[in-house]
Amino acid sequence: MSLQDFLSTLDGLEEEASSAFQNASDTDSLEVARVRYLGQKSGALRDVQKRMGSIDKADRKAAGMRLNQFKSNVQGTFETAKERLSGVDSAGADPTFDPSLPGLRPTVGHIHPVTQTITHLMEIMGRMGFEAAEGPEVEDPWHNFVALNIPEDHPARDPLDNFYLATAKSGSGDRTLEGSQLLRSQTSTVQIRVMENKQPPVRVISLGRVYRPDAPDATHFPMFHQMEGLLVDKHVTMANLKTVLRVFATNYLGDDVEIRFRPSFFPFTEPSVEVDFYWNGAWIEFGGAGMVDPAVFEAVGYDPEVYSGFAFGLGVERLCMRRHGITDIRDLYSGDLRFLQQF
Ligand code: FA5
Repeated sequence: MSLQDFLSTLDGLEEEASSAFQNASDTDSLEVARVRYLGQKSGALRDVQKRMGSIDKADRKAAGMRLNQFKSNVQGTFETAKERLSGVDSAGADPTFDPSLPGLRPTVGHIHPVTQTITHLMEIMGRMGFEAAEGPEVEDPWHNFVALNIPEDHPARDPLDNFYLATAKSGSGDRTLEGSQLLRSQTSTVQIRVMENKQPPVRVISLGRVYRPDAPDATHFPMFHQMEGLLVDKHVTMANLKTVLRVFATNYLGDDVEIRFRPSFFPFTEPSVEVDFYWNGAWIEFGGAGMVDPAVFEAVGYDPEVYSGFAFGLGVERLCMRRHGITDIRDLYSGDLRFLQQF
């Protein structure tokens, strides 16, 4: 056999074997093709190898080289087909994986509307020079009541109106641990913590969770957030309080917001007011405010003859609801994605 014939036989065979392997639709037909082309006993490769003997000695080297190349090419095509049909492709995916299908878009979460509100409120108050302050959610009676001028026998300390912790009792005489600890019922606790640690002037806001055993309804939830504001300096007046709250309200809700103060009572402010905003044809209470009571200044060691100040505490959920037209506070904590994804 001439070298030329040998080479062209191999070319044809390589093409034939490769396409047989590539077109095999399952492992059985691939095995049939393997036996036909690469089989040791009767395969086409074996026949070709036998013919090597009839080639001129001088051409045998070239024929041998081509034969080796043929073997490795055809073996390679076979291995690829085998991997494909066993479902293990080069990406290691299972046979049900179709890399040509369009991918699934990852779901991007939303920042909770209350968290968005907190960020917004901090930004507005920050522009008015208020710094953020924090306090613990598990409080002692000193910070939640006593220093805020709420004495032992005050109804606000009733166990039915507070979440007292069953485990925390102390007879140590340490005023911060008198009686039971509780989940704070108002962020006014932070006023005390700030004033205990800093001399005037003070200008802080504190945004955080508070807890009350209130029955849930459209405007009440047992866990909610408050924004506490405190400003202490010389010559602070009620006019400053009104201005700050008005500027805040117009920034947060828009120029057309209507705001109203109603006379009220809080043990830690004198005089005290209830702050209402007009919403959906009605006045809704958004918080309380007033001039810091001298008894509070005395509890933290400020001289009430020198300093005066105002404080306010607004319900964050109600602010959030007012801005977004949410009519039921329970929607905010339902965990319903259809609701949350709107924000
Ligand atoms: C207070 O908590 C006072 N600490 C506010 C204050 C601070 C007055 C500083 C003076 C000086 P009040 O209990 O009214 O006040 O609550 C304030 C606001 O929290 C309410 O107006 C309301 O917007 C919101 N709030 C009260 N209870 C709930 C509740 N269960 N669910 C949702 N929001 C509530």
